[in-house]
Amino acid sequence: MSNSANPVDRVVFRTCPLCEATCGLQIEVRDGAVARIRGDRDDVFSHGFLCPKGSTLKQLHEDPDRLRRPLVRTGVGSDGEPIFGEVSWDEAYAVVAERLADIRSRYGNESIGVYLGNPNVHNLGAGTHNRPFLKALGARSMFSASTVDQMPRHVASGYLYGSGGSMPVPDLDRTDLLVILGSNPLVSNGSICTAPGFGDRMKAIQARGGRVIVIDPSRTATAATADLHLAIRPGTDAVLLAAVVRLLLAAGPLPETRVLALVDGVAELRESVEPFTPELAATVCGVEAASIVALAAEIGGATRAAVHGRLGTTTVEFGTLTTWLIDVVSIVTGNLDEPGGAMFPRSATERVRAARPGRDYQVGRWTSRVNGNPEVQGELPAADLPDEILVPGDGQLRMMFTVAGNPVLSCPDSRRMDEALADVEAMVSVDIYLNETTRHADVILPPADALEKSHYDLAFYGLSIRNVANYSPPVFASDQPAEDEIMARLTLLALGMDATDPKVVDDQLVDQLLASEVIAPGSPVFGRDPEELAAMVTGERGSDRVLDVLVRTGAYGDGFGAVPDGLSLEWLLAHPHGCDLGALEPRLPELISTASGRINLFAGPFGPELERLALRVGDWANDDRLLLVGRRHLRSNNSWMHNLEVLVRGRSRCTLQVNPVDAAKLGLVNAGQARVRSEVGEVAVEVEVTDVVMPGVVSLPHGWGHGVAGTKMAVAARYAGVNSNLLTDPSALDPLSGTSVLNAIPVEVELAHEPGR
Ligand SMILES: Nc1nc2c(c(=O)[nH]1)N[C@H]1C(S)=C(S)[C@@H](COP(=O)(O)OP(=O)(O)OC[C@H]3O[C@@H](n4cnc5c(=O)[nH]c(N)nc54)[C@H](O)[C@@H]3O)O[C@H]1N2
Ligand SMILES: Nc1nc2c(c(=O)[nH]1)N[C@H]1C(S)=C(S)[C@@H](COP(=O)(O)OP(=O)(O)OC[C@H]3O[C@@H](n4cnc5c(=O)[nH]c(N)nc54)[C@H](O)[C@@H]3O)O[C@H]1N2
Ligand code: SF4
Ligand SMILES: [Mo]
Repeated sequence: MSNSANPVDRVVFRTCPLCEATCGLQIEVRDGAVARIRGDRDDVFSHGFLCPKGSTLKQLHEDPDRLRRPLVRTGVGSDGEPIFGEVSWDEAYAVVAERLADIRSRYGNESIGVYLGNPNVHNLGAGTHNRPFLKALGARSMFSASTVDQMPRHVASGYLYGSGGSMPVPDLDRTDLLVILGSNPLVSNGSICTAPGFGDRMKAIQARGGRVIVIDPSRTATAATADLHLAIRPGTDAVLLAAVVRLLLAAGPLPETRVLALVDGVAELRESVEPFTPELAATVCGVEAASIVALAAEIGGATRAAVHGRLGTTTVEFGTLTTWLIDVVSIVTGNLDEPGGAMFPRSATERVRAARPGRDYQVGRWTSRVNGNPEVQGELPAADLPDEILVPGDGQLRMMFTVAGNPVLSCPDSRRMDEALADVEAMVSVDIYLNETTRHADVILPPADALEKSHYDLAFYGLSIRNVANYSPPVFASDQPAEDEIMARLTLLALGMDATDPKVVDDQLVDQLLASEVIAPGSPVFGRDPEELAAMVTGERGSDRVLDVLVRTGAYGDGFGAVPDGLSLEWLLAHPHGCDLGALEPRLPELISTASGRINLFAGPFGPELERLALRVGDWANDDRLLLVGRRHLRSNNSWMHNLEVLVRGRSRCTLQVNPVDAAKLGLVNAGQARVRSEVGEVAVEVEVTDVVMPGVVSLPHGWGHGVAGTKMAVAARYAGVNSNLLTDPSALDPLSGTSVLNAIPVEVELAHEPGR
């Protein structure tokens, strides 16, 4: 179709929605198709940076396996797997309504659960329209990828600052010392630190005479470019950090900083970290005591230091404690809320409110039915989902909604997750593929693809190292609805209403938002007439209209005319390369929303948790089992981009990395097969002997294990790999956040003679 002699029809700019980096894309369209995707050099934030995934939005758009019409289960094949048929949208919603009514009448609302996957936070329509659906459903069984990811960050923030949403990010562009624990941003492109071109920003730190230190069991690409790599035994960062805090406190009186004047609990801190000497830490961390002393001295001595922990520090047994300790290091060194340290972004959709007394953070308002784990941020641990479905009793889950999630590959004990989703009596999935998870659905509702919907990073501009706003309209029209419309219709169905007009939900969302703004002191539209404001709202789609309200009443908004030159959707539409709202600025005490208005280091159960850690150190000191960790690849995105040949082709990446010392002991050879066994499962996988991983540690990526019967992802099936979550133990959780232990899993590894055996 595309003829290179033809000039391009148009060039459009939009933000890549695939990861947290929010890169600007320049997309050339010819004959109604994508001709080329490049980095947008004029993007105010990414300045042309692009990773290999950004340009594959073309292939994703054109992927013949991507679902174009709703699927409804019509029967079961000879292999026991469901058979699906394409139906119209109206027919699909009718089946949803019928299944929902049936389940509700037989088992009640508490029998319905929801799992929200990672792409929800990269999706404007989901960001604006999931909430009304969850409310309409009245279901308390909410699960998401957060409890296999960053939940410890929310909980630590909740206790410290009063809100799970107040998350400090490393001020990369101004720091002199960047310390990264458990993150590989050269591959992941950064997480809870939105910074397109992370590698260049790291180089800039070094070029201005600063240093980068990486603490990771693996000598990752990031570690390899750092000035110092400390290889740490997985799961033990809390011990290392407690020792660092102890050293910092022992080094002399704390600086009299603005932030420390707001902090309570320093005396208790001194006492609680007392047991954690560098010598003790060295016995379990695999890092020498002298290196820990030097690390503390370097952090304490740096003019501006930013300590950043991510996945390898959150998906471990002491994830919340580790995250808390990272902030404690920032606080006691005077680096929290200061340029070059760890700072709080102010996004364009943040609410503006006059100072008022806050409330202390709470978890455990309800618990999971079977395992009794506390609710955190309104969610239950994803690891509890199989039990909630499979264990009989009052409140047993009988119907599931999954939205942009693939728990069968992404969550612990996949074998049982698979069994559980096969066991529910009804399931609805909002997803673009028929994959390992959605094959269990009765109805799959496939939204428009990334190029066919509007985009704005509601989540990531709140985690960004500069304050930025950038809106992208759809590149192509589509006869598939985006998530806002799908969730609006599901909301109406859940309310038992006629679902033909999703605008009813859009209007209600806009009206509710405006109603809350006009009565909120401090809001730029405080005291205004909500009807007058509603008439001024612009936007073609439901989520656009909600965004317009959020931006106009937000921190940089036009206040519906009150603030000249303020932001609005219209303004953003006129600025396709985005709006740079400046470097991060100090935000304390204004941001603190605890009841006391102060930061109490021990508002959460961190004292007892430190005692529990001290006890675990005893177990760990004598534990020389192999520990499994995960890793990511630049040309991959969790479980769902493996159907794009351009990304997956080449040698298998789903290999077990084993250090040569361990390989020799175990008789494993490069490219041979190994059997990996944990408490809950086993896999057979190709071995990659490499000293990238430290001795005693093996590494296997997640998101593989494709080619399951009943799925429709032809390319992924050819590059199937094995599912690392067959090995993760669902009972292994960070108790403070309900987050699964996905790193530091004890495993046995032995030679296997045949693939798959
Ligand atoms: N062992 C181990 N397990 C892990 C991890 C690990 O490091 N190790 N990482 C964890 C982390 S950090 C995360 S975030 C989770 C991810 O866990 P999940 O969110 O459950 O899984 P994903 O692989 O992101 O799957 C995304 C799903 O969304 C669908 N999708 C993609 N784009 C869209 C869209 O635009 N709209 C809709 N409606 N659907 C879409 C895809 O087809 C796929 O089904 O995995 C976790 N699991
Ligand atoms: N290319 C690509 N980019 C992605 C994704 C992807 O799948 N592919 N996924 C996206 C998602 S959903 C997320 S959440 C982010 C995650 O982004 P990151 O947080 O950067 O996650 P990873 O790249 O998995 O890096 C985690 C690192 O932790 C190390 N580690 C494991 N255990 C420990 C430990 O106990 N202590 C320490 N100090 N380190 C440990 C691992 O060796 C690994 O190098 O990436 C996002 N970006
Ligand atoms: S780094 Fe992330 S946002 Fe940037 S192009 Fe790659 S996938 Fe897209
Ligand atoms: Mo994630």
